[in-house]
Amino acid sequence: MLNSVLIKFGLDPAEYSIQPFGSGLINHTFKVTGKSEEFILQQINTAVFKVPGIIEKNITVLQEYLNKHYPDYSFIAPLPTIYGNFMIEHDACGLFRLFPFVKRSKTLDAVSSEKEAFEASKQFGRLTSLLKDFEVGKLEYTITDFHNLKLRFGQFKSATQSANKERLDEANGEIKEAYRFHYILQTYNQLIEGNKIPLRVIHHDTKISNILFDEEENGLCVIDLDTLMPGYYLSDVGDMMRSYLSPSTEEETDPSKIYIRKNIFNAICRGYLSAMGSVLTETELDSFIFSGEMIIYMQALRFLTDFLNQDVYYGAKYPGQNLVRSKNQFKLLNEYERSKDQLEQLIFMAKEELLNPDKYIPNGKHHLSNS
Ligand code: GN1
Ligand code: MG
Repeated sequence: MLNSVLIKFGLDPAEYSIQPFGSGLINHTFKVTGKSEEFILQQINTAVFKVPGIIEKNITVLQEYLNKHYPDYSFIAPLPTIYGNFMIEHDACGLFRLFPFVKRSKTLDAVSSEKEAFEASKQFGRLTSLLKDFEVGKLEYTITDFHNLKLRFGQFKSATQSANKERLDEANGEIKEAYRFHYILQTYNQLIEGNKIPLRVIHHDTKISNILFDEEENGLCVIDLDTLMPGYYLSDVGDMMRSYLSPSTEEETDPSKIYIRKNIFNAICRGYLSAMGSVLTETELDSFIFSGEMIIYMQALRFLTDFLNQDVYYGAKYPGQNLVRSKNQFKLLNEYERSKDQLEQLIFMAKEELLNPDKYIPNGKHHLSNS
């Protein structure tokens, strides 16, 4: 079936092999390998991206802007079909896009060094910083209210009202946690409803697998641009905190393996600030730590909500997987809160370095314990 999709992109299926690629939860991704060329083929989940044309529109205007102002910036936009558009609908298999595969690039599944975290953070910061003067109102929302914590909390509450008794009982501990951390939503409301921080062009999915690296672990560029839309920088920094700080992933079932690596926190701060330090407002800078609280809490709520809703959004490979993920994220949030004082010190140091650039050491080597 995928063969007929390749034909629509002008590729002869006899000359290419197709393999599943990456570990995204929402879209399905494949690597298309030929004798001399490689591509990434992606099937868009139209239950999530309800108006996929918006993705294309956003990417097109941003590509035009970047080509004009920063022609050397590597922006991985989709390739045209034989009809000249950038998506193709296949009756049986859904909607597809094809991307060039960047030669000699690689992706990582987990952060294992400060350098990786620094490079990734710098790349995400760089994209938002290059677009700082782009009129954000020209973009549309590819998913409405995607990182709206207030709405996510509301969805969680409704799920507790409609869930069956068995799932409610099973999730009792996490439901309590969700209410215990409710203060995070109050801070969010003060910041967002008070219009205290500006909308910017934000990636919204800053996991490490969305960065292309070269062989020496230098960051090359950002990929997976489906949620590139207006948002708050809190989303990008927060999702890095969520997905880089612990050595284990959101699938980890052993809570003792979930903890905060302070040196990685330091690398995220320094990497992001190296690109965005002079762009962020004072209020934004002051909410650096909050970004992690907001996004870890939101993801814990989203997994919990999905568990209560019978896994309709994320799906589950085994019964209870979304509850496991939610437990994992609440454990991470507890660890994060426990480390907050130390994290405050680190961000203070990173800001000091920003103000005294001569003392700035890229990929800074602070020796920090992780306990
Ligand atoms: C989803 O599909 P993937 O893995 O790129 C989700 C993110 C979550 C992530 C958690 C559109 O991203 O918001 O952080 O799962 N994307 C969407 O793994 O819901
Ligand atoms: Mg994604």
